[in-house]
Amino acid sequence: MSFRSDFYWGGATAANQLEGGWQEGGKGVSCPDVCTGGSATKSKRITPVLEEGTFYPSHDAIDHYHRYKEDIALFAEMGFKMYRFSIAWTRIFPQGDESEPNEAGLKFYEDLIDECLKYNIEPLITISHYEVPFHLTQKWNSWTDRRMIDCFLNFCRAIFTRYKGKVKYWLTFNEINSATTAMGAFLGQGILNEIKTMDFMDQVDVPNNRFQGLHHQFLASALAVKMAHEIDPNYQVGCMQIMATSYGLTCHPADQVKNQQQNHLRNWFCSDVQCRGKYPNYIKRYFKENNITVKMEPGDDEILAAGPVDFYTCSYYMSACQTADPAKQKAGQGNILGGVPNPYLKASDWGWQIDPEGLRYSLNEIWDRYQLPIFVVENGLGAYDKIDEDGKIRDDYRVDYLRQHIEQMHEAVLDGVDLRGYTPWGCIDLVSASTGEMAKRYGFIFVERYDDGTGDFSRRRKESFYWYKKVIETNGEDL
Ligand code: BGP
Repeated sequence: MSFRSDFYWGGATAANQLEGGWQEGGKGVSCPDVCTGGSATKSKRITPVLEEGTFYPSHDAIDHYHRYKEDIALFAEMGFKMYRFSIAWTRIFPQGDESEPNEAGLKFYEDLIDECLKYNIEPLITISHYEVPFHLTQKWNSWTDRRMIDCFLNFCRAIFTRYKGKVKYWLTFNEINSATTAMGAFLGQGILNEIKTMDFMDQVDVPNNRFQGLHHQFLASALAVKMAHEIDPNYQVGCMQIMATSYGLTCHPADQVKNQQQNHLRNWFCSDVQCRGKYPNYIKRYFKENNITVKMEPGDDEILAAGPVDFYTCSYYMSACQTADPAKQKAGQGNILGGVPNPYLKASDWGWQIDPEGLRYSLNEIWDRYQLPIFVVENGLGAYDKIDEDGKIRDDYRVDYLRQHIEQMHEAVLDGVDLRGYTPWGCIDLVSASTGEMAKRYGFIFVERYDDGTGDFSRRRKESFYWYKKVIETNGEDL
């Protein structure tokens, strides 16, 4: 057995991290547009006002807004079967709460979709990828407010209607479970809590806001699934999770229980709601013990039950360990969903521990739990790339990383997992979501754009470009 003959090989991006053109075509301001970043700051910062002259990475990003044809042609040259991208909500509804969509925004994505279809590349569209309209954050503190659901559904209706017959696969919220951590509040949900140092990673966390926001997102997601099926029965709508594989640090039963709790909260809670259509019992205990009160209305259970997703997708970059020993608990350590480092694994330059076997392990867990088709819609190695004197970019470290993960996906397929596609992250270099840097590169295609704002945006094939092309050509046989 091998990968399916119709396996979707491709790549993934997100609007705010590559498009640029942040005020063109009538686009409004998204939350990432008010973040500064780059290697000087090492992490993104929020400024409540847009300061003149400050370098905002998402303002220009890699100028895909003007160069999408060139980029899609390069993806086609690699043989992509699928391209995952997101639609910036603020291109369609600049403030987020208008009643009518912005035609220029709808047209931009229509052209982008048509360009993909020209090369037989199947679009996979993330409806909301870390880019809530900033106006809605200012007006209602974003997803903390139930009125967000209607705004989101208007957005969905506009794009589901417009792209009917051209698109089949949709994802509601990127990495929705990032909101089980403080980090996900602004980045994922557009929620602003009290900010201590102007650095959004340093917000005073208000867990109740995040979980209330998640409840509204779950409802919005379920209603969007239902709406999609009504508009076009061919539409398939999926969820999208960060799969942060987690192990007990030792075989001590207490570590295993701790690990199970971590998995429940971080890896399974959101997908359980989205795939099974109801809240799992374990989260009720967590809410109680952590004084979290989520306001729900009569009829919410029915809404969730009526809108389970059609397929499961996740990003996969790293794993971490859990321990019940408080002395060993060191928060963070580069593993974005928390935990302690695994002594058996090496890490990327950003401290993300590399664990290809964890992907096989997790894919089996996901399949056992949901029995839904699975796509791995993000995976990859953020690295410092350099252009050699002969103009080549020898990113063999990236090839090694991807090869090992593809091998483990293949093992999962042999285990019986229904794996449908693989779209590695940042198939073209783009702005990092967590740090705002250009220096953290994932692409098969190098973009001449640097953190000091220099660079002419020209594109260059890396060595991994030719490697991935061969992988696709041989349906994953020749790695
Ligand atoms: C995921 C996000 C992406 C992306 C990726 C890599 O969490 O969905 O938007 O950026 O991680 O992360 P980073 O850019 O921080 O290296």
